[in-house]
Amino acid sequence: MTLKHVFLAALATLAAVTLTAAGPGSGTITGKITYDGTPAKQKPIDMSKEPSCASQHPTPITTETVVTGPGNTLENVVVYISAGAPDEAAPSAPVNFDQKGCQYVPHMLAFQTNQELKISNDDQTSHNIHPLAKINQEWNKSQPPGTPPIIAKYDKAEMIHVKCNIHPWMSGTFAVLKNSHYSVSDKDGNFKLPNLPPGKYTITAWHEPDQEMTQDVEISGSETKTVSFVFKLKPY
Ligand SMILES: [Cu+2]
Repeated sequence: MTLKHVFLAALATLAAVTLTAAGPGSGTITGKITYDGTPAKQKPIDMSKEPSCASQHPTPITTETVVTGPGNTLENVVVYISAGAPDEAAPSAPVNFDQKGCQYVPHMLAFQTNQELKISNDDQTSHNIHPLAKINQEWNKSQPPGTPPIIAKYDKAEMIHVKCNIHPWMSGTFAVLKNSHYSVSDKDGNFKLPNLPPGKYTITAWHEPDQEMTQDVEISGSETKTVSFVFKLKPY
């Protein structure tokens, strides 16, 4: 091999590395979730039977089935690509779900199929976590204070309601998804799906207990497309 050949081989390697780095694509879908109608009034939570938790909440707390912000924005909506993107292997990093002050943090947790889910109890009381899976295997586990995290995985995509068998007010959702293109709307209703390769996508926005909306979006290059969803809410 001559020096020139070595140089050309090195260039080819560099090109391959650059291509790999550009892999995920550079299109973005972003937008805002808002609502029309009347959201369900959130109920105050009485934690007086669990003083170690009650003392962690200096201001009164309520249920979180509908969390809204100024300008009719809606938090905790999971937005994901439901068609047009290939299924992906789970990332190696786990996702964390905490029981803190007898509440689930976060209330809505999105992650991928077969991704490690690490459930921690930060409280001075026992919890019994019970994800009400219907497609995946259902289970419930007790977790006394000071015990190690519970490690779990789900191998099928599903929206799973999570409850505690000890504290009836504890409620959350696991959104188990098939690829990494997902986002949970923040307190201003914003979501963002970056790193999209060109393609035709269906995006789904899902809000508990079972309300969903879809839109088709095409990405042709490195553009940002803005999409909004307006959920019709009624008190229940
Ligand atoms: Cu509990």
